[in-house]
Amino acid sequence: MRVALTGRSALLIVDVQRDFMPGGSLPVPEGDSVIGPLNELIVAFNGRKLPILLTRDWHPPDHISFRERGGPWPPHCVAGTEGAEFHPHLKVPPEALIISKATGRDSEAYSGFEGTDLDSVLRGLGVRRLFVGGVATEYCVRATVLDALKLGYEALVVEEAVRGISRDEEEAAKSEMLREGAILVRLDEIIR
Ligand code: VGL
Ligand code: ZN
Repeated sequence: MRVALTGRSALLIVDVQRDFMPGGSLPVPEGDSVIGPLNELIVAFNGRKLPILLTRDWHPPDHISFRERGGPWPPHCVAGTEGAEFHPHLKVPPEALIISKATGRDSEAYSGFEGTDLDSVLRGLGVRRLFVGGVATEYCVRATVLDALKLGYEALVVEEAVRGISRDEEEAAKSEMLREGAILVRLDEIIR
């Protein structure tokens, strides 16, 4: 299948932060494999003057999802720390819009839409079609895509631009996203 970058498309990059990459505190195996494909998409969207948005996990040091508070995760993406920075090889353009999520000490949010103004920002821009990449496929990408579909956006998940923590769970998440109406596309199926 081929799919076009229409005038109402935007690129949504989920949590491509140092802590989720190899060497970080909560690494996605080969998570940095998403960076090359995402940089290609950034060039395409930038060239067409289409919006580029990046979500970032932006936790307080004592976030509820951290193990010391009974949560499932080691500390990661603490606001303002090196681990919370976008991967240095990701070519974040100056015009990109950044959406911070899960910023309160007692609230977890995997979805970029949860507790943020992402929906209103996208509406304001007239966006209908979201091309999505980032990590982790079965956590924040999944939750963001499912919310996007519920809110009425077209969600296109770019295969080479996503990566999961567990291969099995990543496959299950892809099937679920498909069932809910997402489209899985390869980079070479996107007409740029
Ligand atoms: C994520 C686990 C904890 C993600 C965020 O970005 O997928 N996963 N916080
Ligand atoms: Zn987190």
